[in-house]
Amino acid sequence: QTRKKKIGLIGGGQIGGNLALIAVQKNLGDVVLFDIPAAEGLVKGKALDINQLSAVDGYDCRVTGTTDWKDVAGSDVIIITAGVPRKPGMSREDLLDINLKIMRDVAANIKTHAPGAFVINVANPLDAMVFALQKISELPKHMVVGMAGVLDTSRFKCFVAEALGCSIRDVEALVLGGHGDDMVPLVRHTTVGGVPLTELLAQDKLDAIVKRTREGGAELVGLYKTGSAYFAPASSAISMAESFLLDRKRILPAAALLEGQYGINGYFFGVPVQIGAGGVEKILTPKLNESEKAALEKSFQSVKKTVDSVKL
Ligand code: A3D
Repeated sequence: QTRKKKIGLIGGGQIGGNLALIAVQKNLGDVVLFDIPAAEGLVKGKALDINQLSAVDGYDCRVTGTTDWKDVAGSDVIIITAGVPRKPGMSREDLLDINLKIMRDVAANIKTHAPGAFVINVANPLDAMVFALQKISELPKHMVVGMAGVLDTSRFKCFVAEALGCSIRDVEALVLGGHGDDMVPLVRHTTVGGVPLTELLAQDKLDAIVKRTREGGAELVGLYKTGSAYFAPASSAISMAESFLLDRKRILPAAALLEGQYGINGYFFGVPVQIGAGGVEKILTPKLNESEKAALEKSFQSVKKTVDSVKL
């Protein structure tokens, strides 16, 4: 006897609302959309709106909008988007103080109400927030991850497909490292329909794509002006939740707790992981050349600086 899965979404803002919609459209499970009392109307409204859309398209999962943590209890998966997004001119690190305060509250409530959940954090600064989440919630390390790599990789794939005029489905790529301006798109490992990307695009084009990927978040903030990206971040987090719920065992880049891999110990950092019913089931360590190692080390030093400033 299988029961419907339960998906707890903490934060019902731009990403939260899209997470709820995509989860229902993919029939992943019933959704609880949680936010603070000041946003009660927002989450109740989004829930009602999506439930009415389900009549049109025939979806079987339901959304509940709530401000009560008790409704989140028993969630199989939790996705956290509670937090403030960037405005033009801000770095992700500028969000640390305000979002850490929110994360303290959220992580403590997850510990109390849903300690068995697989928890995906999306709030920024990503690598520091997922670190705080795991320390405060004390959830097992394999049940806590940060979403950033899937989104950064999707941006890279998008720009590659645009440059080549080819289907985005045929671009296989991987972006490693922290969710910041020195993230590491692995150009040398990228293939298009099995053909190495380095054989298809000249170096200056590749460099431009890497730069645009690294600044991909800021490009969206500059366009939206009032906040940051939300459609692609929502889809990216859902792909991770889906791999857990359906035991897909997909290999996805995500911020996972490293314990010696890549020479890093005790920090969450973006690396390829296998996500299945057991949560983070494996951490993969592809062979890197010297310049890739140096780029990854630079990205790690940025993450470390922010994480080390976190007072729990
Ligand atoms: P937004 O639309 O402002 O939604 C955030 C929601 O969080 C609001 O509805 C708030 O009321 C709610 N909230 C605040 N405090 C709490 C709390 N204690 N408990 C529950 N809910 C609370 O933002 P958004 O959805 O656009 O972005 C959310 C976060 O994701 C931000 O921190 C962004 O920086 C981050 N983000 C990360 C990525 C990554 O790739 C990692 C991409 C895009 C955005």
